[in-house]
Amino acid sequence: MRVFSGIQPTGAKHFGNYSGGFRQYAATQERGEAFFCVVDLHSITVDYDPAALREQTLDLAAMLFATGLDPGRSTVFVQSHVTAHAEAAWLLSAVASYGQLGRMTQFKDKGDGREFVSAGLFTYPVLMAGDILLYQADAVPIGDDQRQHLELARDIAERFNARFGETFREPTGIYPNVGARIMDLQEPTRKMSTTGGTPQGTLLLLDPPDVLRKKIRSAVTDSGSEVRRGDDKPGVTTLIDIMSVATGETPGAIEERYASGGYGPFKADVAEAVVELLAPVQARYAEVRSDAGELERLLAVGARKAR
Ligand code: AQP
Repeated sequence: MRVFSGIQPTGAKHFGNYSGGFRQYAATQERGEAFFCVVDLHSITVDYDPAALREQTLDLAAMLFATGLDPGRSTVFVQSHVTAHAEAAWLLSAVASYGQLGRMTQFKDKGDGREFVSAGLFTYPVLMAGDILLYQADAVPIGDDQRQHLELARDIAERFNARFGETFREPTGIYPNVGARIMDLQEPTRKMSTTGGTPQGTLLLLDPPDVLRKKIRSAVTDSGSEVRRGDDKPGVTTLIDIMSVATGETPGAIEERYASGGYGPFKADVAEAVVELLAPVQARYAEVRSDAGELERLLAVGARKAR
């Protein structure tokens, strides 16, 4: 099985990215031939500083290794190092539907309220389709917010194949059973996000333990004191999902354990579970990130393999 996924080097990565992205990458690399890409060409569709983007590219590569990618097993590389990605985006744009691109909710969300909306922000999902199709990926581990983009990639593959003969495999998304869409802790009806969330409601993977504890302690909970999931309890549902991702326990087992204990002790335990999960990640990150030369070498090897 071929596996492919990409992640943007924009801003600091958060627990939602861990849940839908990093942890799934580490798990799927065991299941086939895996390619993971730092998609820097996607990050230039909004305002950016070139020098900062170069640093963030190395930050993200370090986080990919710190969360479990094995460079001996997975091909880890930077999108702009493999020029076929940009070429594929142009060629595939000829079989991408303008109308369908206009219906992408992420384009609407990210474009909304901006003074300058780049054409790249609009055509971004075609580049993403190219990323995936170039590698003949069967499986694409992603979070729920990328579902619509993956559908578009499948449609592009299908249209291309119908027009020119069987060329591309149609990829399938791999979504986590729990935590496919982690919500913001302060506004639990919105997804936890780099650009769209609240700073207090976003758990960053590199937040120090006390900051993580404080953010979880002040998470919005809902009326009543019952620890259970439900549409009427988006805040508590988010905390249960986070604990489930951090510990591997099922949401049901967590609900049972905390059913009548109230929010206080529950939140304290969620915080400790997150701190325990992230402490070794943060330590590995510091170690890997301190050797930029080695990171660049690994990425060069990855780019060669990807090409
Ligand atoms: N809240 C989330 N819950 C679960 N998975 C999520 N992902 C993102 N947010 C959540 C998944 O993380 C992977 C990498 O995403 P990305 O950083 O490349 O871009 P994104 O999806 O656009 O993430 P953000 O943080 O929401 O960035 P902005 O604010 O710039 O849009 C993807 O697999 C994604 O599904």
